Amino acid sequence: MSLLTKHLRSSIMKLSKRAQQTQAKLQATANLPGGPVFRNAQNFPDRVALRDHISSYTYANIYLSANELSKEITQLVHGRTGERVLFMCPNDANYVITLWAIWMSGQIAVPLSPMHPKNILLYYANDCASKLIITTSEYADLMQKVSKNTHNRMHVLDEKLKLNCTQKVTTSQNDLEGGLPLEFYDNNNALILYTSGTTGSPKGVVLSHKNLQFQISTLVDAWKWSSNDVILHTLPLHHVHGIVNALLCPLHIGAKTIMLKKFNANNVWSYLLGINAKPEDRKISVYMAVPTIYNKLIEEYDRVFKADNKMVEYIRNTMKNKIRLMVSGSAGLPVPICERWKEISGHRLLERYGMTETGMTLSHVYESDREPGNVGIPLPGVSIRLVEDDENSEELKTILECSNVDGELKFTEKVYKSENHKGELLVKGDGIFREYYNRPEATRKEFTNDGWFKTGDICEYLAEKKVFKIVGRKSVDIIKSGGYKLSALEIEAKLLLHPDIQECAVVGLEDETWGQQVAAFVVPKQDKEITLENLRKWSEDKMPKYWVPKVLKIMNSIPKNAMGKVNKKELAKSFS
Ligand code: MLC
Ligand code: AMP
Repeated sequence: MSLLTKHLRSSIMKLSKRAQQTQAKLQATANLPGGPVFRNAQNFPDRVALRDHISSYTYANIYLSANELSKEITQLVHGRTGERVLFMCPNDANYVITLWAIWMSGQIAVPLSPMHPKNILLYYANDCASKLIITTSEYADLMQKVSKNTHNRMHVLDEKLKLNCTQKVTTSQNDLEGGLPLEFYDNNNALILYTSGTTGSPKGVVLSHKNLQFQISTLVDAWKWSSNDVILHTLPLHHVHGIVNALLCPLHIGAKTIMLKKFNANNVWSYLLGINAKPEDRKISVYMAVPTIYNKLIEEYDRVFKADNKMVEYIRNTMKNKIRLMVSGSAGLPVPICERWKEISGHRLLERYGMTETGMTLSHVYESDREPGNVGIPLPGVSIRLVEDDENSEELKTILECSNVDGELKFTEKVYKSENHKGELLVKGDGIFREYYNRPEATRKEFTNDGWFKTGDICEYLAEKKVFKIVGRKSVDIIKSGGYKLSALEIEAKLLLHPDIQECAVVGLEDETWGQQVAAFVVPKQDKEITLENLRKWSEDKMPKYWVPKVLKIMNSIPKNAMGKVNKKELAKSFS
């Protein structure tokens, strides 16, 4: 055997051993027991982690930039850990670099949205007593104002961080073993996400690294993620849907994320169909969205493609062949949208149910027929209970209790005899959040004495089909608009700051596009006039645009019952 042949053979053996090792690692990652997702980067350093509007970045690229930034963060917080770090980045590589860097240096990430005006950002900063703000030059002016009015240091990301990130790097495993010791991540918090409730101001939902690991590995297994997947990401990055389901899952498994700056129906169609895309960006296999987005995609389809029979066929074939999984969640998926989407794309949407406080808890089984109108069964490792109030006791009466054991529903016998199959949904599992930040009383109120989290959603067990359906919410004061959870009480509180508003009541009206839309009943002060236009203008610096009422009804007074309470269900009916 010539020297050259020997050399070639040895190289091939080395390569194939490396490929086998990588494959073994990739398979193992689905069940990785510990550590935040950045720790997995060493298993697939050269794979593309992210493509944004500028460039593509490998796992090694993102890791090394994050590691650099994490050192700066550690200095800025004087070597401490567990500090809350607010960050506002566009939907691009800067977001992932910053999130990883915050975790590498042992801090808690608090992602913020540029859709929120200054006063709300100030509230978040004060509420979680953050110490540091990280942002890009794009949002520096806005965040500077927050920094000035709070005790936050400000760090504007160096453009070079992301640019360096596009360069080819050669790494050894040691280069990608940064961060703190694993035990740190076993015991500490990772993320605070702000959410509205039925009382008071928004609360910070604290998720630990353990919570996130559970949520991610559950979804990666249940929805059969693989490192070959490519997800098109078009969701906001300050909520669990966009962060955990659509970003951390692919990052965990070594898949590729194509991230758009924001949702745009035309652009999404181009990507889904591979039109005008670079060859390497044509292979999208996963898409996740809220029902409003599917609705908007259908509208765009009707506008652009529907009349062209060839295009209709092309779209159906392309999507059926290329895409593996399309998911809907964050709000109930209307059956007509689901059916229409099937007709257009050949895909039966997988619907799942979740919450900021719990991550995903119910989901269609991946291999099932995903019948529309229900949300399947509890995900593995999640237990659920349906309960109702007990007239004779303070305790809730359990209607049924079950969990998912090896893909099958397993009921707790003693409670499954009930005839009634509808009640408030309670959940338990390792993904459930730890606490509302600095609010022990509010946290306690949301759990039963035996540790079940009360979702506030009404759920029904459909015994014949052995699946669960979300049928409504206990409180009329929670509105879900386009997947965002809004508090009617918070919007009312803001509207009452208007100098010409005497009284108001906010309700959610059923709406085809938004699921629910915000409607306001307003009593103006004497001789004052309120219009939607001037309300929208006035609201600009008071609340995010998506809180602003889309419907307005001027009243002489708001009707109340004998107890002085507004019957919002009745009030809403007066619009129809
Ligand atoms: C935008 N607008 C909304 C709105 N989104 N109004 C009400 N509700 C919304 N959700 C307003 C804008 O302010 C603007 O008002 C007008 O509609 C058009 O704005 P746009 O920016 O062009 O809209 P678009 O980009 O199409 O946004 C729609 C959307 C977006 C559906 C893409 O709302 C979105 O990304 N939603 C996803 C929310 C999400 O991720 N939720 C997950 C929460 S976690 P004007 O006045 O300028 O005309 C969770 C747990 C779980 O729920 O289970 O997942
Ligand atoms: P959030 O607080 O923003 O995390 O929103 C959580 C809420 O979204 C839940 O309490 C439900 O009301 C709603 N939700 C999420 N997924 C679904 C779904 N598939 N069907 C119905 N409601 C849903």
